[in-house]
Amino acid sequence: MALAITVSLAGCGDDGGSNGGGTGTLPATPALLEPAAGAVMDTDTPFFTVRNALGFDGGEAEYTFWITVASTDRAVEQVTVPAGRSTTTIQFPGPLLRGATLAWSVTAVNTLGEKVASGSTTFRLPPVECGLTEDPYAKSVVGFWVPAVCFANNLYNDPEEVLGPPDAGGSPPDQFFGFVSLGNGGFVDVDMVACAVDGEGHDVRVYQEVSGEPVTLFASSSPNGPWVLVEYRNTCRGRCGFDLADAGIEEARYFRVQDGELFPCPGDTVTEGADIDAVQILNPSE
Ligand SMILES: [Ca+2]
Ligand SMILES: [Ca+2]
Repeated sequence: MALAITVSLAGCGDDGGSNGGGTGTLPATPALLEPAAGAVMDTDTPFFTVRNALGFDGGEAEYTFWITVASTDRAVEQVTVPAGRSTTTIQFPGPLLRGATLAWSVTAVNTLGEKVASGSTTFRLPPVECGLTEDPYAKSVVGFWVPAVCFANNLYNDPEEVLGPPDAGGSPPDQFFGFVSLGNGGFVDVDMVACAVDGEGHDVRVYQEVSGEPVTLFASSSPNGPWVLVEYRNTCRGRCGFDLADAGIEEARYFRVQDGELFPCPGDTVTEGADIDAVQILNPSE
């Protein structure tokens, strides 16, 4: 162990490219093996393999695998595992993101607390599965969460009110209709069936009732995520637009609409949090 550490430090300090000897073939920094640069995968759950760095081999280190949207560096997934022998391989349990060029990289930390990082390279998953419909509004709810204390206090708790064209109206405080109140940081996930694409300007519109309240939007190619941030706390006064270019996503079918008001419950209203009426695709795929 002492010998390996000495070799590692000499290797890192003297030259960044080749190994310092001792254990043979390990490089000074982790080398990305698979997926190769520019690869187009035929699966949503590819294996990722890295050649371990010298001094960061099995029993010596942990590796964190990072997946981001390549053009924006927005987080998609990450996982930390113990180093394997010479190489470290992982597979994320769920799908990664379709509809964007992704980047992957690793960082490793050894038992001394030293850190090394790989470079970064890009890959893609298969195309997004988009349904054939010209209806631009949300079709079904695939996820919903509101903090219990907000849910208990709010009057408007039916997530299906976000489906279809905007239809909210009524009068305060208890005669409203047509929206769901998300409480403090709550969210509703919707399947548009059709896909929104990154075209000119805004690509997705959210209808938000009652007053101007911030809304945060995430996008995905799968009903269970991963959810990638499009815009954080966009103030929504009746309606507001979101641009997939902000996320670096070219195409998305699922959206998570999250309260961005972030006001602790119970507040002094029965419509605490953003009040979501509808979600609309502005730029549909062909
Ligand atoms: Ca756009
Ligand atoms: Ca509605």
